[in-house]
Amino acid sequence: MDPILRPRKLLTRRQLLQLSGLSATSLLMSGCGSRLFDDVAQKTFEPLNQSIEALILNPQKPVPEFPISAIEPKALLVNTFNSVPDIDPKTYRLIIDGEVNHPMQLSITDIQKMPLTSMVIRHVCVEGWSAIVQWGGVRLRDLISLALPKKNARFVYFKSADGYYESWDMPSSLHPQTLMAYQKNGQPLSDDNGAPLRLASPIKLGYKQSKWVTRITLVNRLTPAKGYWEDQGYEWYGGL
Ligand SMILES: Nc1nc2c(c(=O)[nH]1)N[C@H]1C(S)=C(S)[C@@H](COP(=O)(O)O)O[C@H]1N2
Ligand SMILES: [Mo]
Repeated sequence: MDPILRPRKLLTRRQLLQLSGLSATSLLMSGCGSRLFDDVAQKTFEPLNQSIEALILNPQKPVPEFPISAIEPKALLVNTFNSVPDIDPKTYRLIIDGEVNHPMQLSITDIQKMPLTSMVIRHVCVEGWSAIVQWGGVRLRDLISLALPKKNARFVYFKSADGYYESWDMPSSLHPQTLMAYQKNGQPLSDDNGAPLRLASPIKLGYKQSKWVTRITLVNRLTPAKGYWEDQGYEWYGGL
């Protein structure tokens, strides 16, 4: 097996409970499940961030999606501050580093072996247009989990091949509908829409959704450089 894709060390809640000798019902009956669970988690995962662990084990509520019939194939405009970068998908590697115990470099083939999530959501650009789009890709939370995030990781930086950069808060990054997408409307992502890999999420504005992502870096603090548009006055959180 590819050494990068060795089985994740993070355990599911059920495995964790099994390990600890507790059942889900005994946790529920104790009436203080979360604290008991925290105690167990603390012992089992010393190096992991408790809040990251909690977010990974208890995914946030998904945003309602649109039916396939609602897709607006022509409405997604291409928005790029620079020219479309030339990326060879064969040599492309996604780097995941920073505050992680297991830094990784993944090829597109590695990424496509991971579970595929598809969603139909609305993309909203602050320049006054929006489009209902279907995105297919891997959950960012799965990539972050594989890299074994450290206790102090609180933000995520995204570096793009065209010089674009972005930063996100950890809860939004771990949201179950925040994807690193490689498909658009059922087709492989086109170059101008961010191939081979881009962010796609129904909880953030268009400018937060970096295209041509080459590097994902977990950090404890944001630097003065927060994002390409943010550094020119756009709001950092950029929520929808
Ligand atoms: N790397 C990179 N990502 C980017 C941008 C960019 O210029 N470079 N523009 C952003 C903006 S403002 C929007 S609205 C969306 C547009 O995505 P699209 O071109 O696929 O419609 O990409 C976002 N991600
Ligand atoms: Mo945008």
